[in-house]
Amino acid sequence: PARPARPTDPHLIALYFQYGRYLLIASSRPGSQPANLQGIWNDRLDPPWDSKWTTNINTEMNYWPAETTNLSECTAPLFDMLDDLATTGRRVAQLHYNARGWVFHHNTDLWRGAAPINASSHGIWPTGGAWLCQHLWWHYAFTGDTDFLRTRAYPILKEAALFFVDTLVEDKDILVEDPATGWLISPLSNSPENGGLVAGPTMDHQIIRDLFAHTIAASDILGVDADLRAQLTALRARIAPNQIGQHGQLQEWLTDKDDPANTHRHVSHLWGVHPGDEITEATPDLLAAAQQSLRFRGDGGTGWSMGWKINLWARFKDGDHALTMLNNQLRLTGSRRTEYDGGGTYPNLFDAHPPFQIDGNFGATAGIAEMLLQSHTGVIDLLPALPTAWSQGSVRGLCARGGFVVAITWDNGALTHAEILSKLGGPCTIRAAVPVVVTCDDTEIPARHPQPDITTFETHPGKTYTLGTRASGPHAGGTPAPPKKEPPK
Ligand code: FUC
Repeated sequence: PARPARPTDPHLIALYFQYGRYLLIASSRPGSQPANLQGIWNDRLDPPWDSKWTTNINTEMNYWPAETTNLSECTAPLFDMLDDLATTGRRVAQLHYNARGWVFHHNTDLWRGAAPINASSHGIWPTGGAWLCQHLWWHYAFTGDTDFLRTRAYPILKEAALFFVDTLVEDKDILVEDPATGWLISPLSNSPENGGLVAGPTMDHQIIRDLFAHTIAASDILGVDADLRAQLTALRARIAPNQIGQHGQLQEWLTDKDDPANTHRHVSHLWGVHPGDEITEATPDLLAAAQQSLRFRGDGGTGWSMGWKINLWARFKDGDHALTMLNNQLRLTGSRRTEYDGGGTYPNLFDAHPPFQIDGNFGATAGIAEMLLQSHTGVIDLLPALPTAWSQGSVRGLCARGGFVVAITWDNGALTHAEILSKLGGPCTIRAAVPVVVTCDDTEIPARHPQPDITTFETHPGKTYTLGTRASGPHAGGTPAPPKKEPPK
């Protein structure tokens, strides 16, 4: 059970945020290995979980802050590893599944093994590679780098998708106890480390839909593989959908068997909320069900589990609950034993699973960014999950999809000023709780307001756009205040 944590000094949170960025800069440089379970700070010959790359949450979480906190180049080692895994994984796809494409399972090391591993309760899980592919798409979405999309990302996305074209099956071909629905399911897998070997865990379907969506979008942008695009579009629509169960929860499995008392550290079925983006305010029933599931799971867990929950509560736009999770994660611990509850932080600010595992640092850093800025729905959401306790503050240098770099200042819990640098010159759509006026080079520019909280305007590459509130903007005769330079308070 979660121990209540004291509200944490906002300066500690600002420090913890920058520390997370420092850890990624230090442990994931172009040409190095990607950040593993302990980053480069493993001090043991026999480290916990072999200091590997575990991919049913950990490696991906390490890279959650990369794009959003302006460390895009730190992704290079991850993509180099993906090149390797697509090579070994192609052989695994052929030998183990008689399938095209490539597949990668639960963990790997310097030798880039991609086969099922360890035990059936977690090692037979074919979506590790597909999950990593999300990062290839994010890199494109944040940078707009079409060369990267063509030469690095698309070949890997396409081959990852082909594996699932060949291995998804209709439920009636595999399930005995369920009425056949005709849905396509992932036939042999698990909902990471919870519930054992099953057919059709919800998380697999969310990840595969995400992979197919990005492969479809990439092929469209690049103008290639129209037939495959049509095939993926048709298959994607037949994949088992998210389902709401008897407790109002988002079902973790095809059958409605979730236990509301289960506080397992993995929250895999909530992948579609974060890091995925298929469950949003546009799907309010699913969003509410996902929230119910997260309430059942509780506010405790390992370091990384709490790190994930910060991001999830931020996506639920509940800043106060996100801060509760952040405070829980910042609980001081001295435990170095392997424990699956009671996670926290060591005195040097390293994350405690326990034992030391660096993913929680990165998950929390990403979560803080997610509380202040989100862009996964095509809208740049300013201060989407600001906790009451952070009534005043500022942040700069956060990144949004579409090549935007954002600075925000707020007071009394509300936006007062923002600056948006447009690197690519695409249209910009922002959501802010208060109406804004947009200026560029000291001149107000035309903006549309399709909804009261939405503002859309055109941009030019390299230009910075200033967003002031009506009270502080040019119409009020006031000059918008420049953003302060401190990290979030
Ligand atoms: C996953 C998690 C464990 C641990 C390990 C390294 O298997 O379920 O909690 O973080 O990776």
